[in-house]
Parts: sequence; structure tokens; C-alpha cells
Amino acid sequence: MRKSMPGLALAIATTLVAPAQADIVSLWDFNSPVADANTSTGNLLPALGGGTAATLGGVTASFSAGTGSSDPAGSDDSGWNTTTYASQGGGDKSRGVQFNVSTVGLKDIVLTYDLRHSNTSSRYELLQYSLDGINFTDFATFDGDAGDTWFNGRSVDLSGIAGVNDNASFAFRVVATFAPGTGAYSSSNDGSNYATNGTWRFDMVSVSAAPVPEPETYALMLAGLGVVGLAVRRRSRT
Ligand SMILES: [Ca+2]
Ligand SMILES: [Ca+2]
Repeated sequence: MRKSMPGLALAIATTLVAPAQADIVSLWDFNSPVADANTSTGNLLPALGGGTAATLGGVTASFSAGTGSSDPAGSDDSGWNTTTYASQGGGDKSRGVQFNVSTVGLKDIVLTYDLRHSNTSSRYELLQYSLDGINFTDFATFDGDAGDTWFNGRSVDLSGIAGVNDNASFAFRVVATFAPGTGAYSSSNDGSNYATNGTWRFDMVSVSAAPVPEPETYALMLAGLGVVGLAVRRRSRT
């Protein structure tokens, strides 16, 4: 009987911690903060929460229409249009975009984004994450197998990687990568050739997370364990 009590105590303590609700903590919609009826003007600051967005490895960027993304903006919807990718056969994983978002106080990180591939852009996207803002780890490859097409709701769940949580240096990248098992980029449109001036247009880049339990919650949990322990001892005496 006494052996089963720690499990029981843990179960009771667990119920004291309310299930964490995942919410969007940072969001880039790339739209002008004040709508100006011009999709070639936009904003690199997040529409919600904090963080930075930057191009990587010589990529250049501008704003163009986000029409076709999941952005609910009825008008003045911009996307972040990136180009100047690496020459065919070179610079694998070196060019794309990078977002830095502190996850201090947060866990269960999920990333989502919409991306429009042009006909001549790299068909394959690689999502990488970083725990120190310097070294990046490959996590997921996506196939953009159509040209001039939006791929909405790309999503990766990083909740299984403990180091991502509660980390001021967390960052992620989406970079162009060679076709799997080859040393060359594929074009998004089968009938086109890959070209450095192909474009990837991002929209609705979001980071969702749940709060890590506050210290008070841990205190409450430990208090709960103590109460249960006391009850066990009392019962064992009678
Ligand atoms: Ca605008
Ligand atoms: Ca937008």
C-alpha cells in the first residue's frame, strides 16, 4: 500500500497544475502598422509579441502582396518577398531567413509560417533551430512542389526539445536546401529551372507557446505533495 502512494501523490500534485494553454506569443504578418493601401510597404517588426526577422547569407528582401496567404487582413496584406538565393550547386542551407525569439518563461514551442514559392525558387525548404543563436540544427524539410503557389500552415512542433524552452537565445531559420540526396537545388515548378532570382514570400510567421509553471505553482505542487505525505503517514499509523 505505501509503495503506491508516491504515484498517487504525483497524480494529485499534477492536477494542481492547470493544463497550460498554448497561445501565439510572436507573430509577423509583414503588413504596415497603419494600412496604407500599398502592399510594397510593410513591417519587419512583429505584429504581436517580440523578436527579430532578418535575411541570411546574401538574400535580399522587399514587401509584396500577401494575397493567397492565411493572413486575414482584408487589404494592405503584405508578404516578405525574399530573393538572391545561392547559385545552382552551391551554398546549401546558407540562404533564407532567420527569426530570433526569446522563449524565456515559455515552453511547448510550435512554429508556423506560410510560404509562396515562385516557379524558379528552391523547391525544398529546411527549418533549423538554435539554442544559442549561433549553431543551428536541421529539424524538418518541406517540399514546395508547385510554382507561384502558397504553402500555408507549415508547422513544426519543438515541444520535444527541452533546450528550446525558457531560452533567451532561441532562434530558427528557413533556408533553401538541395533536393534530398543530391547536390543541386530543384525548382518549385517542374517545367522551370532553378534560378537565384527565384522568390520565397513569407507571411504569418508565428511562434506559439505555453507558459512554464511559475515558482508559486511549484510551491503549490510541493505543498500538495506534503499534504498527501502527511495523510499517508497518518493513515499508516491508524
Ligand atoms: Ca503597406
Ligand atoms: Ca501579410
